[in-house]
Amino acid sequence: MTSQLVHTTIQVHQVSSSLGAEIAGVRISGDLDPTTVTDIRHALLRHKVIFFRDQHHVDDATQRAFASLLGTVTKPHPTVAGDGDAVLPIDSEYGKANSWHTDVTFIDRIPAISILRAITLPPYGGTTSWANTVRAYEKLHPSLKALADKFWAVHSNLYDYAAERDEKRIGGIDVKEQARRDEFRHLEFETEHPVVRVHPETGDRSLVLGHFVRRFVGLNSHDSQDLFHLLQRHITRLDNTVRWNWRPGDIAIWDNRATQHYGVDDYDSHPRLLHRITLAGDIPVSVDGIRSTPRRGDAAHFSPVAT
Ligand SMILES: O=C(O)CCC(=O)C(=O)O
Ligand SMILES: [Fe+2]
Repeated sequence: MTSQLVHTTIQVHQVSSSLGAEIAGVRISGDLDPTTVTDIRHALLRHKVIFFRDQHHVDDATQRAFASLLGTVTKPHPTVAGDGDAVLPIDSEYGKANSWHTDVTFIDRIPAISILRAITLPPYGGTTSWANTVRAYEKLHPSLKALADKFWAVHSNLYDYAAERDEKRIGGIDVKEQARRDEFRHLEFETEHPVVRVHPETGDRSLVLGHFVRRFVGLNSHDSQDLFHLLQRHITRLDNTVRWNWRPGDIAIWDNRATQHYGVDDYDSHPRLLHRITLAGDIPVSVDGIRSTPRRGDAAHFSPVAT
């Protein structure tokens, strides 16, 4: 079957001074022409998270076809089976991503881009926030930049043990949530990343931190925690974020090399489901040109390394 490539002139409406833009004039599909794809990519690199409204026609196959115009589609996740092919369900029944993070930083080849599509939304709440990790770095005091430039951090998918033990003791989590956590950590990954990476496409410096950090290389746990909170606080200050109120038919795409995000858990026990497709990324490089080092686990089954 042959299909006609579709050219559109996209309209970009910036949402905040820190990051985020709404893109109008595009019907998401696998048949967009190269110029339109290039325009979308430029908007993504510039605004770091872009939003498309009213894409009600998009199903998993269309989301995947569109994703492959922007890069190499990964498996759903290094440890979670998802649909076995490409789609990772973000399903409130199995847990909530209400913690600031960059996706999958516990492996060496951190995904470049994530594409998230709303399927079932709660009647209230359930927004997602993104933070700009390039702007956070740029706004640091020069002495703090110099400090951050030198440090490396250990990221792991086994991040949460202490909190989990506490929850169990007080009669906490249900069977489904426990099963999801067990799947999440059935393989162990640990990677050392520079705290500051050089973005492979823009050359910008960006802070690589978030939920999966366990400690900084060479620091004890107290100093690690203090340094983590100091830098993480600059990333997540409200002036450095954008918050998106999902509507049916919405698709969000973020540059996972330049952002963190947080799924706000303010919708009680209402069901919420989104489908994520992830694109392969490169291995981060420090400001001194040194690449991240995997310490545990081999992520080759998840994705190739983007070049
Ligand atoms: O639930 C959300 O809003 C965010 C989900 C998330 O972290 C992700 O899709 O990577
Ligand atoms: Fe995420």
